Amino acid sequence: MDLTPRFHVAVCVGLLLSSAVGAVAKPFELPPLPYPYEALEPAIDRATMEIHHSKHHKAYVDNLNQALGERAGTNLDSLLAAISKESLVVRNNAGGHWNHSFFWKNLRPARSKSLPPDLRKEIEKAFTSVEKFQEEFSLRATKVFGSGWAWLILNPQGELQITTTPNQDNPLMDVAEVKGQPLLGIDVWEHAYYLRYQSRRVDYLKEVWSVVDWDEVHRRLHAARKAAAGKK
Ligand code: MN3
Repeated sequence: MDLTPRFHVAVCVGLLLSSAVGAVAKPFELPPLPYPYEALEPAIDRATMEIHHSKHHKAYVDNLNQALGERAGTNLDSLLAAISKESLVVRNNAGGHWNHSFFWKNLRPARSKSLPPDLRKEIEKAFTSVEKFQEEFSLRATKVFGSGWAWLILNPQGELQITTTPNQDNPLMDVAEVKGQPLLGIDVWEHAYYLRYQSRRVDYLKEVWSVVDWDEVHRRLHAARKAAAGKK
């Protein structure tokens, strides 16, 4: 007698059960920075990076795990897409964890500032020039009242758009005023710049462009277009 099909059914049922009770999910973990703390000097100083990553980001991860209890480690994207059903604690810390994980990856040590040619073309199409885009992005980021984020997104119409969110919200959340797939996110909480720039958010926003990883923005744009095409 061949037991293989029955074995498969048993394994599948087992997997379904264990994922339903969350037994297979590992709690969220603080991802390592993809570069040393001092790598973004002088735009972002070592002390700011160390505190931002090892204290602030870690606190979002720990608080999120605690708030979710048995659901810790659940799919973060699904959580964000239905964040209106969650408590404010989950919303703030799920956003905090997602946003910072995303932010570290769209920065890199200052190297060549050149943009991949087709990303440049797309930005020029949407904002006239890369300089105009940076100006508009920085202006929007400056105007975020209190704590929040500025984003470049691919919106549902397939266009590049600048948007901002308060606190730790992001454009993937169902509560976001403007929704879309984030391509670049800049943290404008005071903890992101206060040690070096004090209250001068404008100066931080001038310097931060030197450490933006355009290759990552480019990669995200392609992934977002591909995902959007798959949904049609
Ligand atoms: Mn932050």
